Amino acid sequence: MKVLFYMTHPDAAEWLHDFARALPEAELREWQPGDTAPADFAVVWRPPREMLAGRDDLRAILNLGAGVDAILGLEHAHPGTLPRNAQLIRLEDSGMALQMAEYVTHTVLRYLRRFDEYQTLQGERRWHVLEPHPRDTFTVGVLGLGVLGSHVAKALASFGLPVRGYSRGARQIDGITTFAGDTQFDAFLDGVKVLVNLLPHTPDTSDVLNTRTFSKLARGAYLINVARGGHLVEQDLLDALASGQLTAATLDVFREEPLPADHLFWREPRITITPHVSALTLRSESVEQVACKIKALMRGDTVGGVVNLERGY
Ligand code: NDP
Ligand code: OXD
Repeated sequence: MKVLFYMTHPDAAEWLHDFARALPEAELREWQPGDTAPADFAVVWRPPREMLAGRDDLRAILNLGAGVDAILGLEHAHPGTLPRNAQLIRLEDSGMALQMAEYVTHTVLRYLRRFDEYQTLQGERRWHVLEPHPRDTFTVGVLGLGVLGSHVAKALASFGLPVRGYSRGARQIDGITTFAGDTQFDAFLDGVKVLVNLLPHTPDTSDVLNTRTFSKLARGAYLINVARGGHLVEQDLLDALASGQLTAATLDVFREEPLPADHLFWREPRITITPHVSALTLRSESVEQVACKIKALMRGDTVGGVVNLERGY
């Protein structure tokens, strides 16, 4: 079995080393420009088009991340890039759900307990007690109830917060009020105090965080975007903060990453910025999951995390 590997990461050599240990039977090689030699599997993160184009020998492409938007973006820009018969398989959790729950609950609790405002008061050396937000109306709405969104929603509900979730197909999760499909989108948004985005980035979800969406939330709501920058219409966020429709936002993902030094978001104190770290791809968990899937595929078994190319996730 021949396995191609590609990732631009400072620790790429360590990843390759760990894959070699987890797949001792594989002929594993790091893809270099010009390498068109046969391969059965490609293990990749953000590969260049040349790596995949014309590789009709590939059985599967295993993406070293949960989101496959970068790979599908190659196909969208250059139809025919993805090998005809290869399955596209993504990471499922592999340690990301817990990290995402930590990041989102931390942020929601920061807003609930008004720590963002206490930070400002500290800068002004002011000792001032703020009225707490009432918990029973501090409704959190989670967009996307997949592997990550469902875990996040349950973690938030454990703090006694009212939690809603939104997905494409109907879902039932104990303690979460669920909504599904376009026809229930407005009912899901209605009066939400904190909107958390954990949707995949697809043509259907692009730009979903926009003026119309914000207008349905409770006045003075909060936004947490941990999915993709392409979900957010940036000017609409700045306008919503300026009008008071939104109080603050925490953003982990951006249309352009790294976020350019002259971007307006850096200068907006109500926006908290982190550099795409809400759920890091953990090496040992990810190598183990991908190696297990390759072995299962070699045995002819089916595996989880196969992307539906029509839906785009
Ligand atoms: P999943 O595929 O497991 O879940 C996706 C969820 O979104 C599902 O509930 C799905 O509905 C819902 N959904 C998709 N399209 C629509 C739509 N058009 N309308 C309504 N609901 C929709 O993905 P994960 O939970 O594993 O990951 C989610 C995203 O998080 C990734 O795609 C990635 O972009 C991002 N991410 C960000 C990271 C970071 O560090 N910032 C790290 C990891 C992931 P249904 O259940 O009906 O299918
Ligand atoms: C992912 C990511 O999609 O890290 O896994 O963003």
